[in-house]
Amino acid sequence: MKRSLSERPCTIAVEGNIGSGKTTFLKHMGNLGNITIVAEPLDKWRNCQGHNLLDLMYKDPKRNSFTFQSYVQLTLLQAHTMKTPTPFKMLERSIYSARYCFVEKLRRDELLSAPEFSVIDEWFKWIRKEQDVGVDMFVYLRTDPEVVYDRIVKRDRAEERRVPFEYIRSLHEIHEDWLLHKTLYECPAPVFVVDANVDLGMIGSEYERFEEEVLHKKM
Ligand code: DCP
Repeated sequence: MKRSLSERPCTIAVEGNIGSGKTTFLKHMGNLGNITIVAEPLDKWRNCQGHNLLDLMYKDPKRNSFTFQSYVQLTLLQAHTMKTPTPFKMLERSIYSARYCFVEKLRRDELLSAPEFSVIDEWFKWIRKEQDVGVDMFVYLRTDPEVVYDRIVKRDRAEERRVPFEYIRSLHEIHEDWLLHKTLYECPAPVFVVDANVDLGMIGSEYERFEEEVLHKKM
């Protein structure tokens, strides 16, 4: 049954390209108290009943993108609806970036067939209508694609070794169109933009700006 809106904590979804620093941002905010951090379900994506769906997707995107994105949508729905003891909840990504950025990119590249896309899209529409997946604000960790590509290469996550620069550049453009230019689909909440190009160890002042301009006003 759909939960009433009043049950939902103030929900902030942290978005940005792969390697933009979402995990670091959330770790920092988690130390402030009063906020429940819901990290991206990457562990689940790497181990769905023993299957590493992330790896399968990168190895053979045409064969496995539908499987992976279907599971991503389920696990992000679980994150959106997870009950929290605090008045604030911060999500790493959301069903919105999954649908509007990643599924969109796969659709454009024809790595999802038209019927596969339709099934994911129908699920997405049903979730939006029947579940309480509202977001009150997006934080957009904005980066240059060159910067995140460099970070991805350096962190050397096994599954991501095949990711070409072109994919990162294109995902960047899609995030820009969705969250900044507002020309792609709909953006269902206000967007707070953080300059996430600076070295992740030195990003304190950008974090403080978010704390002062958003959190202190809402708390
Ligand atoms: N991914 C995907 N489709 C989605 C969500 C994520 O293909 N709907 C992939 C992209 C990455 C991996 O999952 O290979 C994790 O991506 P994220 O950008 O969500 O997480 P990061 O760990 O890269 O975030 P950050 O480095 O910003 O902390």
